[in-house]
Amino acid sequence: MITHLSSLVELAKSKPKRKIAVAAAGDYHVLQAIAKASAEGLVEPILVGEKTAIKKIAKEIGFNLRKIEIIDIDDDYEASLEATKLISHGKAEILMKGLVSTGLLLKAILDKDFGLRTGTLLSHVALFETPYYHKLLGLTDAAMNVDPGLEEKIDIIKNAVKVFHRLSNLNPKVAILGSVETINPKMEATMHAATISMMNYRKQIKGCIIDGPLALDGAISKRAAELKNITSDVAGDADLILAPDINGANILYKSLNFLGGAMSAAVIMGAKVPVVLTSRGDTEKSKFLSIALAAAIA
Ligand code: COD
Repeated sequence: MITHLSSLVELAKSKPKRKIAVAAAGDYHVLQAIAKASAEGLVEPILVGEKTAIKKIAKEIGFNLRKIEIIDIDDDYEASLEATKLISHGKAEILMKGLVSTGLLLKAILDKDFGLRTGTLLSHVALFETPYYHKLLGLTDAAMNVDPGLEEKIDIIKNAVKVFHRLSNLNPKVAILGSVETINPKMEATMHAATISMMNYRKQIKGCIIDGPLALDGAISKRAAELKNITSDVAGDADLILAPDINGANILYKSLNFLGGAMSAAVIMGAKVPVVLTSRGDTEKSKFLSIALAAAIA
């Protein structure tokens, strides 16, 4: 089981080197992360995008492109489509978003001829390492699904649980967040949490232990759980947090990184291959670790 994000790098190195197709690759920070991941032998990049822009940035950051394949396409959507085609034709095993909107990349991923659909929802999974928690903490979905309903939340959990399984945590503890531990029909998140927990208890959702609703303190602090008299296998020891919606998840994501001294790695799950979709505010290290995560689970 992985306890530190740096272990993702070792894990990725222990696997066959994966090819990563970067859609609209002319992005300074994305190319920085790709250059590092390539230099460390984690991935072999194929850069799809405007060649002049890619070459200009590469020169600035000292990224030697001599052995790197570049497919010269100016249009962002066409570049995204070409990158997904590389994957559907078996020429690459990871997709990475460059300077293109999430919506356009999603459109390419969902393309009916060349896309990477699997029939399940695509969702974002982040892993955090922070000095204030005793293990890695997963969070979903901070970047893709805006206001998931019950069925979508189930898919989002399944996608995130898959990440834990691939990192050898075969029964992760999942906390479904609310702002209270009791079920309140006026708070939909608590109703969803109760239903999903019962579905897990009745083995309709397997491969994890789910409990909720739990407020954040009860999910991650044993002391808070004891003070609140919560009896739960998950409380105080969650591996993964399902947030009620993108707002809550994104605020938690940014609080952990900007106020909580955390480092993170994240991927989109649910497509045929992991998709690296980092946000502009993520550090270069976080982008690099996200590539390592994708390579480790691809
Ligand atoms: N998984 C699979 N298919 C999806 C998903 C998903 N998560 N979301 C939409 N689809 C499919 C729909 O079923 C439909 O077939 C097609 O995609 C278009 O659906 P729309 O019209 O809802 O798609 P868009 O382009 O309007 O919205 C998709 C986004 C991902 C762009 C949208 O959900 C969004 O804006 N998400 C938040 C992105 C964001 O701002 N993140 C901020 C933090 S980085």
